[in-house]
Amino acid sequence: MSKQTIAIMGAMPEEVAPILEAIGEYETVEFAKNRYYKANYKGVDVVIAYSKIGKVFSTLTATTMIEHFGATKLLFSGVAGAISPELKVGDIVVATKLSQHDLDITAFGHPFGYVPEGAVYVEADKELIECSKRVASSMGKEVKEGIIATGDQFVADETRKNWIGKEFDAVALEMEGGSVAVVCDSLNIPFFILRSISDAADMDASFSFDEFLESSAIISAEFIIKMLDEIIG
Ligand code: OS5
Repeated sequence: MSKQTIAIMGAMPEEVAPILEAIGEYETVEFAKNRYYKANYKGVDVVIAYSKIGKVFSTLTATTMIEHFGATKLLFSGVAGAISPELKVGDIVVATKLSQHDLDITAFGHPFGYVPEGAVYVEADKELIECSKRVASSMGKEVKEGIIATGDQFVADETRKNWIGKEFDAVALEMEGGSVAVVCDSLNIPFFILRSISDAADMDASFSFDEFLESSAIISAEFIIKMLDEIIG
């Protein structure tokens, strides 16, 4: 088998800091106005970065990790706003599919989230989802699987959240997964998006986010490190 390089990305420094801490030693490489952290973890090459917030920066980072750093698999670790009332702060969500809730050419008769030659949903890698189930059971953790909706918008509004939930059948929302999914799907790279809940995307969302960003990011990162261990074998 040819050599693998596993990419681990987040959007914010807080999402990636616990990953870097677990990895321990790494080299910092600057590329395209961002920093990428290269390491050898238990004999496997890894590249880690936070993209900065939103679809454009996360597209740039995912593409760079694949095309410049040679990533053969991509794992995303971070936080999300809950749509499903079952999801509470600190709960873990595994994306089965991702969509872009702010993509709108409905004026031409297309559904929300669709552009010609694209698709409303992009599916995450099934083997990585299976791997996450093994990890969850080894940790004795419950993990919710479901659709995650992405948009360039911090949602802090019950009406908007409920619309996204209904229109896309989504259980959680965030600002990067959908674009990372499009990149990985287009370049044929298996990907996995994990999020731990930081807020309920309602009027209190910004306060909840500020309070729980760090703790929820750690919950997500710990799970991703266990996934890395399982993938490496
Ligand atoms: O990356 C963004 C999406 N993340 C998931 C998320 C989310 N997305 C949409 N709606 C919600 N309700 C969500 N809940 C969780 C989180 C992140 C949200 S945007 C947060 C911006 C906070 C911030 N702004 N300035 N700083 C932090 C400080 C700063 C200053 C300079 C450089 C870097 C940070």
